[in-house]
Amino acid sequence: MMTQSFAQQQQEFVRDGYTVARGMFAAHEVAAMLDHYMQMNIEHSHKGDVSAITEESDPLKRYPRLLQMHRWDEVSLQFLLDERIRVCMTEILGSEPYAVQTMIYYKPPTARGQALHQDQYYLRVEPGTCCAAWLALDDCDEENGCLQVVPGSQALPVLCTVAADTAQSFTDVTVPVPAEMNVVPVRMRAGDVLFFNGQLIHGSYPNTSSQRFRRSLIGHYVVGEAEKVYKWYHPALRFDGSVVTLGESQDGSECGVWVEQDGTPVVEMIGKTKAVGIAQ
Ligand SMILES: O=C(O)CCC(=O)C(=O)O
Repeated sequence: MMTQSFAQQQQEFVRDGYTVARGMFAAHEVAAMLDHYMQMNIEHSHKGDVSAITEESDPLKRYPRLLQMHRWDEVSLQFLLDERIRVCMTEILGSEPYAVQTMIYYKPPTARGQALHQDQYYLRVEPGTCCAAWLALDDCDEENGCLQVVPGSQALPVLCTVAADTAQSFTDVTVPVPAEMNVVPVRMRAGDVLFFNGQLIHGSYPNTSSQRFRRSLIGHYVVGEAEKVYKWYHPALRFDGSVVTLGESQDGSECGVWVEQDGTPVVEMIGKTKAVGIAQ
């Protein structure tokens, strides 16, 4: 059951960079998606992202995340263009966004998480940014590696990345977070949708449970005023499924690093991001 008004959600989204729409998807819809995506894992795991998987024993080898399924799977396309998501995002963003990506994370027991990052580092939307709709297909909390976010970090520019701890993360880059900013868990029930700004620092820690999966289905969108997005995210779709023609943003945009000013960490734009290795 959804409990908050769109106005409250928009307020939270603007203040914190994210908001959770509780119970947006019903239990029977989540159950049908779980059946569908577990079958997809059996049939299509060879198409999954195993770029960072080096050990046979890595649980992600059997359950790699899949990307851009909506380009060949109707259930994923329907999720990406879901009317509830369209209405909620249009309310919180102020205009209707365009859809550019789907991802399914299985995150089986003991799997690594994904180091803290900003999606805009990958999508490179111009002007503006991107936004995600992250649907929990399992109840998630710290034990099974729920999403972690840094409230307020959506106000930051894209930060320059540093090496991540690949014992904890299946991706190898992260962004530094000063001690003054908090990393907080987003505990969710299956069927809840987390909407977050593309500049928001987020990621997840390993699944420490021995039995629980932490499956999530994710749609990525670009704001309605966007004119360009990185090459891997074409074609962008309107919510009626038609293609909107956007330009391609370039490799190597500016990025910021933390410096201290009067004892306070501030971001200075002194770096340049490199070409990115894989869509996120
Ligand atoms: O689900 C996760 O652990 C990370 C997901 C993520 O980074 C994203 O949706 O952009």
